[in-house]
Amino acid sequence: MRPLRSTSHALDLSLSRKYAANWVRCRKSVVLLRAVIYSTSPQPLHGRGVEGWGIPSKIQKQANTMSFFGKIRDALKKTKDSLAQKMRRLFLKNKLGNEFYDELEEILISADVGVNTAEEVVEEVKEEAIGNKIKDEKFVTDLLKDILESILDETPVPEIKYPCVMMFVGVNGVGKTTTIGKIANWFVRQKKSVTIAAADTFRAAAIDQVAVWADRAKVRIVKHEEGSDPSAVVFDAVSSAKARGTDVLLIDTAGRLHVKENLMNELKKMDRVVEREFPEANFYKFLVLDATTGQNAYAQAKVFKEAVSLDGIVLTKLDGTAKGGFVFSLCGELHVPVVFAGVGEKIDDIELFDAEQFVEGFI
Ligand SMILES: Nc1nc2c(ncn2[C@@H]2O[C@H](COP(=O)(O)OP(=O)(O)OP(=O)(O)O)[C@@H](O)[C@H]2O)c(=O)[nH]1
Ligand SMILES: [Mg+2]
Repeated sequence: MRPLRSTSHALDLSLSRKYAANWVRCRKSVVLLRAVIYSTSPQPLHGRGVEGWGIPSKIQKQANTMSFFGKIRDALKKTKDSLAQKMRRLFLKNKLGNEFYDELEEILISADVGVNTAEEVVEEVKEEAIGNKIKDEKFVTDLLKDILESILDETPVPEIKYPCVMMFVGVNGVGKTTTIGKIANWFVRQKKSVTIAAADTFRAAAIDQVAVWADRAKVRIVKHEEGSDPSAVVFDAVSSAKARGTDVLLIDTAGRLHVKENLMNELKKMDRVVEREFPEANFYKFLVLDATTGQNAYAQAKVFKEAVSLDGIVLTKLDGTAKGGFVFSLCGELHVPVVFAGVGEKIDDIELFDAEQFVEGFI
């Protein structure tokens, strides 16, 4: 069984039922206390794996919840509304028994939490609830949130160090190029120098499209002609980034080639060029996934993970889905963290992924 996120939670859960209702308030105090500790600590958030991302401290995050993370919450509204309605119905018609837990599992599966993950999560909720004689609706929901959040916390966002290279991979149309434009802008806002490598040479339109984004974000772009070798673009971009002392090099890649195997080989080749030519850079490979495709995105992640070692995931189009639940199977089963979430088509429509906010928005 997965341990609860902190000993204080485990301790809280062993309290009597009378204490159970208070635990919710108590949990909030623990979060607040942690926030104060984090914000006054001279150290960055060690163990949370968020160094270097320019993430505000926990206390700032709480103060900024409405603006900074509001977009993820808004984006998840469809998922939350549909889940909340089902949960309300479930609590109304069912006492906490086997039937209740079976239905809870179905509800999670309907939000695209994978079957295995849903089964594990519900089993854990059940064990904790029965073991601690918990019958309170709010308490069970909180327990569920806690367990879901712990799944996301288990795969922390990688620490980022400069100079760095970020290569974005994914099938066609998931939002790679758009994401690169948004992320370029995101780094520029943090006063980092950025270069984009237009390594999707499969279509002329792809090169033009990423050039438009580079222009919008006001960053440099290295590009070749349509049909040229993507690895040659990467080679040139790396040389240029090194010569100029660029902080961040973002590599756009093709989402489709005539044969899937070609695509994978091409990605591996670009991967080798970066490793060989820029060993001093921190190299991150991010898979871009379209959240509206739900469990299908999970299947894509499995394929790409075999070709290149993935450091993280960018989840796009979170604004258009009611099936955000597959994030839990991504993290829980593939152990790849979600780093960014795309929540619209505009340049600012990107947020750093935050487990706590995601779960709050989800259920
Ligand atoms: N609503 C919404 N649309 C998005 C988001 N991210 C990308 N899109 C849209 O998705 C479509 C495809 O985006 P691209 O960036 O071209 O996707 P790609 O992965 O580069 O596609 P290929 O180059 O064909 O492989 C565009 O219409 C984008 O505007 C998002 O977070 N939300
Ligand atoms: Mg593209």
